[in-house]
Amino acid sequence: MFNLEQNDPELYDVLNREAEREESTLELIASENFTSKAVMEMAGGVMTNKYAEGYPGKRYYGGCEVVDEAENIARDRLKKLFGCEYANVQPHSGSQANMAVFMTFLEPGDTIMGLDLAHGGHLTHGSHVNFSGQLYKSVSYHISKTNGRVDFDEVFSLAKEHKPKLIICGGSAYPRFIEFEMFREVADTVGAHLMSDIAHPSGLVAAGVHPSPMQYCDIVTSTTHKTLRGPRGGIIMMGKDFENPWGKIAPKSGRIKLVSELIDSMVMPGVQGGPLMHIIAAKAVAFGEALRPDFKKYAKDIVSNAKVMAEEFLHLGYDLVSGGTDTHVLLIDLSNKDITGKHAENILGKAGIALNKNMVPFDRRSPFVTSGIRVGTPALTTRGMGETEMRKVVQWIDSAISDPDNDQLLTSIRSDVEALCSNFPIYEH
Ligand code: DSN
Repeated sequence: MFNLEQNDPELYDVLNREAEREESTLELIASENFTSKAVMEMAGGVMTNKYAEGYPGKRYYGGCEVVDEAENIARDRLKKLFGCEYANVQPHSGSQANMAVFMTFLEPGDTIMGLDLAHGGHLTHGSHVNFSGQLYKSVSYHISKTNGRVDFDEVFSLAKEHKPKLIICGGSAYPRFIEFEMFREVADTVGAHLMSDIAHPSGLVAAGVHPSPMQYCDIVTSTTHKTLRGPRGGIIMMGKDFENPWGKIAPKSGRIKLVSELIDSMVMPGVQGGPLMHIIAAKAVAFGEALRPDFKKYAKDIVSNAKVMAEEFLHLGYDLVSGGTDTHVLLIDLSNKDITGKHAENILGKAGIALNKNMVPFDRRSPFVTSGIRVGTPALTTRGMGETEMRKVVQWIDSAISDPDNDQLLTSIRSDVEALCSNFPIYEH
């Protein structure tokens, strides 16, 4: 068989140019990371060929005995990593993990409550442009104007007023620890189930540098490719399995006893068909890496790098939502800097610094323009960068934002960025 270079030179070139882009630019998108070569080897391996609808030992296809081992290892490692009783490693993405949970816990038209997307939530937490806001009645809570953190006065009062069946905590641009304990109190007050979506901080949770949701939340979802540094995908976990409280019926086998059984059947066949066995096996490799002691150090370094960046940005007069960070994320309000998030993203891209425009709480601009940017440290930390580099990067960002139309300056930063990146190769060695 031909390899990619011989078979499809056009796409071989595209692949190489993406590798070159990743090596030569600074990746500050908070949801991105660089997997190990081992994870990529598994994700690009022969298991992509296998159909395995069902679960280990109960498949709809023959020849699954080897991929069964991979899925069992993935589930066992995930349970050990997060100290949980139940794990499903099949969701193709975080959105599909969330969809399977909603379809398990809710009926169409039921009320859900999540953090407003414009305040740092996620599309699948009730946005009107997503299934979560279209199939369910969505109520959004917000960030407090005074401290930039979740406004629990509002959360309590909205919960009492709307009696949501499911409360969702977590988001995609929340720089602080997720307040699992507080959310549990709200959920208990109104008899709601509590779901946390830890897609962003899951690597930090696994390493013990962010509180764990397991004892507080009924159900936990995540992606595997952000701070957890695995292949692109989703997972569902429960600290403790519990009895199906809705009396839901399985189409063939009669009443289902446990919520775990409902979730399994909602992931497949409810939401998905054939699992991506190459990705499940690559998740297992990543979970194995995250169980090693050096991953704890990596997670600590992610957070200390973010804190250094926060300190440097504050020193340069930037307005950080919530005044800083506990995690890998900084959300920067550029309203006092005379530049939009969109413009900042564009000019920083020219300087070789990749980050994303982001709405800030109470933003008056649209999501296509925004008043803010989101900055994250997982990818730079994977490259081995530390305090000195973090300060340098913030200074480059500041120089570019302070003189955004100076193309010569952007070009000069770009060459400094390339020089720095060449000292911290990702895959070359
Ligand atoms: N798109 C992801 C992020 O950037 O945070 C969330 O799904």
